[in-house]
Amino acid sequence: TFQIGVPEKGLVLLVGTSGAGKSTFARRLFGPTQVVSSDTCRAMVADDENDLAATPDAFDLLHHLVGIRLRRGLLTVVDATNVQRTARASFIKVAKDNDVLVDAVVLDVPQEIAVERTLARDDRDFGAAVIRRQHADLQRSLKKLRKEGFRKVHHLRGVDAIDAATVRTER
Ligand code: DTP
Repeated sequence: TFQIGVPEKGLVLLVGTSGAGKSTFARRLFGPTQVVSSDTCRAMVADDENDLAATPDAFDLLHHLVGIRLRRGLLTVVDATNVQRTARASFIKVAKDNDVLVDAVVLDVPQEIAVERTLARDDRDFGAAVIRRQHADLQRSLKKLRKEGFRKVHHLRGVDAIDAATVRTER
């Protein structure tokens, strides 16, 4: 097993393409109230899950929610793709504004697996091209991730590493 140490009262950003297994990973290793997701926030501000125009409001809500939880001293896990640097930077700022540490957990699975899993879902209407773009964004990000302000970057390579991971909190 591979134990991931995360900051006790801090922020954990999951990073991975759609189909990488972020929600599954979060459900296995964290409490249900500790995980906040872009999908849930989108569902709260739009009745149509494919309403792309709702994206800015969904992320506005997500940032606000994360800020409130961190101010209250609660460990918080963000379940969103976070494959773009600007997306990660906005969450790093929320952590800094609340004087807490932030770790990244990268769920790095082969592109074909992410595509295959996502195409098999009937609650996801985007195709392989979207995942290929996310995968490219992630691979480009990997080199510079450690300079973005994370306390630690935990890079889980492949499904076996993801499935073997456990979590402990560090003070
Ligand atoms: P999205 O960003 O689209 O929400 P995700 O949260 O990264 O995607 P999920 O955890 O929702 O990914 O998983 C997508 C599908 O893959 C789902 O049908 C369950 C399956 N899956 C996820 N993790 C694993 C795993 N470790 N082993 C086998 N199947 C998995």
